[in-house]
Amino acid sequence: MLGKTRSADEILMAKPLLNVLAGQAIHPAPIWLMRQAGRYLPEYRKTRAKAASFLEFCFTPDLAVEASLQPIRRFALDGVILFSDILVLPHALGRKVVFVEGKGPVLEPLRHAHELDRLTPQAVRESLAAVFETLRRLRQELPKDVTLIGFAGAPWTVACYMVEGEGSRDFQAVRRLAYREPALFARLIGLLTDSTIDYLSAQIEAGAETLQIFDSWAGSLAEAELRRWSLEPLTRIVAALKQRHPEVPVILFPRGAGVLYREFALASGAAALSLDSSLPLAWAAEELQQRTTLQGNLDPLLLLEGGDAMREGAERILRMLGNGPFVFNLGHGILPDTPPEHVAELVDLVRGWKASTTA
Ligand code: 1CP
Repeated sequence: MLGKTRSADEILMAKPLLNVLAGQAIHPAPIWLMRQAGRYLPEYRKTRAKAASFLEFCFTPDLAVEASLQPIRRFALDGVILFSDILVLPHALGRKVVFVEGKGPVLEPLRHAHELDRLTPQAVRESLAAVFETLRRLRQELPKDVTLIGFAGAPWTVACYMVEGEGSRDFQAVRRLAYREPALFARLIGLLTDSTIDYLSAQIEAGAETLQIFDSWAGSLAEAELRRWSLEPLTRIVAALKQRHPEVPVILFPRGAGVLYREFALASGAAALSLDSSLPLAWAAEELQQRTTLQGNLDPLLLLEGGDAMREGAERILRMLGNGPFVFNLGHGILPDTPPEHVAELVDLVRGWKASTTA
């Protein structure tokens, strides 16, 4: 019995990211980076060229495992994030999704009840079987101290793409639909919430050790709508996942939520909140970090620029948040023109930070 407990502890101790998500402050802070796999890596571009389309890339476990592991071969990161996309879910629900080179995702826009009736939530697990296979293989191939991160888009952000049909500056079509037909829109969000619970549960069963939910467009919503379409569904997802898999911590990224981050810290039940770059650090340390683990929030443009500006930005974040439970990350995903050497320098800086400040 005692032996069993000890070995469980040893497994936990070996994974700094999981320890911090459990609420411990660790020096040096663990680090991983949103969009750490991608076009800024030459080896990614080579792997990408082997698939005819981006979805085929996501659904070919050999290629998706390779893309997921590329960042940790170069950099001493504490997490590997599954290589996939938030828009595999609408694809599994029966919507047409294409990734157009140089433009981004394009979907057939969903605006009417009859289109909602044709969605296929019962097909999610089967359609996304390749994603679960990728996770199973990653879990076997991962170094022992690295944590496997699964993910999904939040219902609101996925609905943004489903209704607009593409990325947008201000998401007018989806926000207008939510105002004009709240009952219809609530059905869409409800269906996405249930499907996301199912999809993320299956990711855990396939080996994901933590999950991040990306609400990249939460900041496009007004206050009441942000509560209704972002905070409430995310709270429901976290509660359902906790009930099924209480040991798996969930990280929420309600990008642009501003002072409403406080309500996410109080009410969502998440283990950690990922901060966007605009959030004031002193406020976050005071209002959020007492209650939850924080992750973030270097401006991706500083990583692209590098030099003194990047170093000062990263050190400021570590000074302000590095003494509480904290995971170093960016405030949004790595930009495609980022020089890989800047990533290497950032990882070294975060790893060496404690040593240099106590010397
Ligand atoms: O071949 C390519 O380079 C295509 C670019 C690309 C990549 C590398 C897309 C298209 N998706 C991905 C992978 C991806 N997407 C990952 C796994 C890789 C990793 O993190 O290392 C993840 C977690 C995502 C998540 C994602 N996709 C989000 C949420 C995070 C964010 O950036 O806000 C969103 C909004 C998407 C939609 C999407 N997919 C792809 C693009 C170019 C976009 C954004 C389009 C837009 O700006 O509206």
